[in-house]
Amino acid sequence: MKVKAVNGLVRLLRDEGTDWVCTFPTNVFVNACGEEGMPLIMVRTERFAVAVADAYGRATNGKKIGVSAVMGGLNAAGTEMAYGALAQAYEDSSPLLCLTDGVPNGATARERFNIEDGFRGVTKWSGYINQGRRVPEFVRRAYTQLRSGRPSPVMLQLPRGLEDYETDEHPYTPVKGWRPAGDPADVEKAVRALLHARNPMIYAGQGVFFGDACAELRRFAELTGTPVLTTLMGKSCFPEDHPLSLGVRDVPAERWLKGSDLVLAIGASLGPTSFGHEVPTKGKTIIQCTIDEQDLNRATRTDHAVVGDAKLVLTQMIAEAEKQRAKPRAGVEAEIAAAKEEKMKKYRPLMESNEKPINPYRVYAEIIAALDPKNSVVTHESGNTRDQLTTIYDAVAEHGFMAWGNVSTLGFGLGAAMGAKLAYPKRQVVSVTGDAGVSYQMGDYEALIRHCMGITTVHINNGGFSGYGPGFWGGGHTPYACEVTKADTYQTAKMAEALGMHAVRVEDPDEVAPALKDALKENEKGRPAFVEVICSRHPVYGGWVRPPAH
Ligand SMILES: Cc1ncc(C[n+]2csc(CCOP(=O)(O)OP(=O)(O)O)c2C)c(N)n1
Ligand SMILES: [Mg+2]
Repeated sequence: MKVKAVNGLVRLLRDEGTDWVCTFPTNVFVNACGEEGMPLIMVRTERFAVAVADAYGRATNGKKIGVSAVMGGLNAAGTEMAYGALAQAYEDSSPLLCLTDGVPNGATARERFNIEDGFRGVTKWSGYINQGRRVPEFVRRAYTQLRSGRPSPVMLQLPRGLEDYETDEHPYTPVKGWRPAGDPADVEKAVRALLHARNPMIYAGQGVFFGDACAELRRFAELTGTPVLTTLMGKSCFPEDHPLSLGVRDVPAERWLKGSDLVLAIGASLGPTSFGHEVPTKGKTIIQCTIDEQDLNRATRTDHAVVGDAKLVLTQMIAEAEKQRAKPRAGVEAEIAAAKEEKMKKYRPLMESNEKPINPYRVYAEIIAALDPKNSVVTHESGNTRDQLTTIYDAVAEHGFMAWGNVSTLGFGLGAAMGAKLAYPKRQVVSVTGDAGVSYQMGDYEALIRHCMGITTVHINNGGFSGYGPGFWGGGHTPYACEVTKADTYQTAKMAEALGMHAVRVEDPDEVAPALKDALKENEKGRPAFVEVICSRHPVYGGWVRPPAH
């Protein structure tokens, strides 16, 4: 059967399991989606279109690949605006497909901005489809990249005016994706080292999600009685109410990072980031299990490695640990419980605070109390909401908390929330943002309303950028770059209400809980809600372990 090139592409996307294409607002793909019955999610900025696709891939462990489409060709405004979102997905190793119009065949190499050159640094692979009949070849290649190896964004350009192609002559089979298992000798050595260590720990990252290996991680940790710390992006890959959980940061995490004699990293790059620990190596054995050999000996010395997919490697490790007659380590759970209590002694009073303006920890405590822990997703923004929530929020369900940001791009929280809601329509979804994040998000709230996204946004309104207070960046820097309009003038709940969201402003700590309850009730009807909370600046949270300065 003859098919238009772009329509053929949309059909192949459907074969690959695409549920929708997230776009703003027009490009060659939009018409084809309409003609082929592919649902479109039209949002209000390209950056958000890509972020939603990105978050959908994260929330589904890459089983679903989010697809976004932005305006390109000779007027590549949309593509250029999407750059930041692709850069973040690339930095965070998240798979998504970004489609854009290619420069028409007759004009290639005459443009000033070249899309392929421009995006080479933030995509794993990018292709320009120059013949209709090559559509299946390019889609096959794109999904091979998306479903194998290190997850990362892929871009496809398709220009207008390509010839139709004959589908019978160019048939298509969806790409399964391929995963390597570990070298059995490396697995044997890793397990032996762990079982003979004095006080080992597991350092679990986002690769556990993309390997769909949460159950295997838990089994291995329990079988050997090994404590588990998760990275920021790995948060919720191991239940944080589990007696072996060290959480992400503060006392338990720091104590084991500093005191353990062996660190087994799984699905973690151990690369440098401002938003993660730097695993100390002195006097420790570092074992790294990763799918990408580029991670080995990159920022951290690797003493031993198992290169492979997290699920396959953990399955091998479980079998190997059983063979080596592993027994759960005694006493470790009591030590973790004591460390957790030490941490919570610092935060419990803040979570129970009756101060006005409201202490942000009180807001987080009320969010925890309002949500069904097994059936919800909470996400954060760049700034204190990230640092504080990832310190005290115990995520008990897989993706019960979506933490993000090896580079922490303000505004992504809303994309994370919408991607999560699309992946888990029945879960409660709460997105917590500060003042800077809310400005990035505002333009896309309309899309939440139109698409009936039952998401609650909580704005911690503290009239400025808490982490950027006097002296933080040096004397000459402040106060110019941390103060924003005060809450008596700047009223974001009014803005949200005017847009059509359910909205409420809260100034009294005892009003937070009822406001959240109402918001979640509105969400059940598919209406987005906005809760503005007038808070104090309280830049206190768990740190990241760093080596001593030289
Ligand atoms: C795109 C982008 N630009 C700049 C930054 C740096 N940055 C991180 S947090 C922040 C301000 C956060 O302030 P606010 O949103 O008010 O949160 P608070 O810490 O006060 O709760 C800035 C500018 C960033 N993360 N992303
Ligand atoms: Mg603020």
